[in-house]
Formats: sequence, structure tokens, C-alpha cells
Amino acid sequence: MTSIEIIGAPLDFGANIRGASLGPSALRLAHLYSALQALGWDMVERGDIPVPIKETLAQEQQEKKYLPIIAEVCSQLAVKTYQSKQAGAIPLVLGGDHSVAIGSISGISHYYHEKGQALGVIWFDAHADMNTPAISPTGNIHGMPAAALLGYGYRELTHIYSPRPKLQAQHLVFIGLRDLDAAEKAFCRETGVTCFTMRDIERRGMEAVIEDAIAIAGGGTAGIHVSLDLDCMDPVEMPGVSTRCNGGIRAREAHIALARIFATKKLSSFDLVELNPFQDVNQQSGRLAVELAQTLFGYQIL
Ligand SMILES: [Mn+2]
Repeated sequence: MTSIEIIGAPLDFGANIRGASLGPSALRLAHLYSALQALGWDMVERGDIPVPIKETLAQEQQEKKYLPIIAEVCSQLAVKTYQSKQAGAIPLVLGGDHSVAIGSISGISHYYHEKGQALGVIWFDAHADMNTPAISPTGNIHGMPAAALLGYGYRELTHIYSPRPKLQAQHLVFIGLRDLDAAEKAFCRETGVTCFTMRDIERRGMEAVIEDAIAIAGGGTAGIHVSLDLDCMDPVEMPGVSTRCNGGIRAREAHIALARIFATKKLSSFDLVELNPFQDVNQQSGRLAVELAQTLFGYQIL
């Protein structure tokens, strides 16, 4: 059986508040490893990418909202995910804030590119993460990873592994959107990415939305990467995130979507990001995150 390689990326310099750096620890303490092992997977623990302590950073490393340090961590992470794919494994990246997706997806995209293949991505998020330095209201880099992977924004982020864009807009699908900045909305429309908002889920149901998402991310691609920002979820069930946003995806809807992705047998890789244990209530978010991972990796109720 294919193995799953866990890679921690305890980075929170991309976010507006601290705490996502504790995500990998919280997910491990919530028994992620044994929960997936129980499903029959061979598990490999690769440990964490080293992330420096904020107070040790030189002034130049703190420029542009920690851009130099985020680029360095993402570059190291890209090597790790690339190596996982080469070993025939499924990399499972534990964030960290969502800027780590620049690293994980750059490595995975590079792996497929070398084989002349493309990667599709289903990106679960309350936000589109489609800001660029020119349009971002905050400058926070965890609001920019999707744009960076399409080739827009800081060169340090768009040129990891190679100067080419790591994703094509027609292979990128967002699910769960409900909080976009004004210029970001326009940019989403310009680039031609597919956006399924909470309104789409409410009107059509998650079953229909996920079928469309799989057709788009899986059409003409060799694999589907799932980037799961836990703030896509409703904070009633998932309070432990850095940027809570009301009116999100409920646990039962997320399970429907993730089970359907597993059934495609095209799952390439997985980011589980933005768990912030400081914001959590009775560890319920960490537990639910592990349950969602179990469903993506094939847990069946019956
Ligand atoms: Mn995000």
C-alpha cells in the first residue's frame, strides 16, 4: 500500500496572529498518525521543517511581513514534498499557516511537471488566498499562496524550484469561500479560477459542488492535491483557527466532500493547515481535523 509521509511545517509568520505554529504538535497529540495507520496505511513521520524563533530573526528577515523567512521555509518544504512523491508516497503537510502551501504545492507540481503532467488542486478555504502584494490590504502572506502558485506576487515565492507557474487557473478550485477582499474578487474573476462559495454549497448541496470540483481539478491532471484550510469550516465546530469566519462548511458536508475525493483514487497530496490550538475550545478542532483526515484517507462508516 502506498505510504503517507507526515511533514510538519510549524510556521505562523504568514498570519495576522500567532499560534498556527503549534498546529503540527496539536495534530500529532490528537493521534493523527495512529488514526491513519488504523486505516491500513504505512505511516512515515518526517518530522518538522526547522522554523526559527521570531525573536532570533535579523531585521532583514522580518521585512515584507517575514517574506525572506517564509520563502526559506517553503523552499525546504518543497524539497520534502518532492522527495515524498518520488518515493511513491502521499505527502501530508501539517501547517502552520496557509503560506506553507506555496512550498508543498511547488514541490508536488515540480514532480508532475518533470513527467510532463499537471496537478489539480481543490482548495478548501473561507478566503481565496488570491491576494498579491499590490492588492493585499494587510500584506499578510497567508492571504497570498494561491496567487503565488499561479505565478503572481513576490518573486521569492513564485520562483521556488523553477520560474514557471506551479498551477494553471483551470486546474484550481476553491470551495467554501465567504470572505474576499474587494480587489481579490476581481482578481479571481480575471484569472479564471473556479470558485464555489458558501452560497453555492447552500443552494446546490456539497454533493453537487464536489462532483464539479473533482471534474475540474481532476480533468487533464495526473493527481489532485487537497489544501484544507481549517477556517473553511464553521467556527461553531472548528473554533481553533487564526481567522474565524461565520457561516462555514459543517462537519457532515466536509466528510461528504473528502470521502468523494478519496473515491477518485487520484489523491496526490494533502495540506492540513491553519489549526491554531490557542484559539481552540476543549481540543475539539484538533479532533475534528483528524477525523477529516481519516475521511480523506478512506475511513468508511459502514
Ligand atoms: Mn487559506
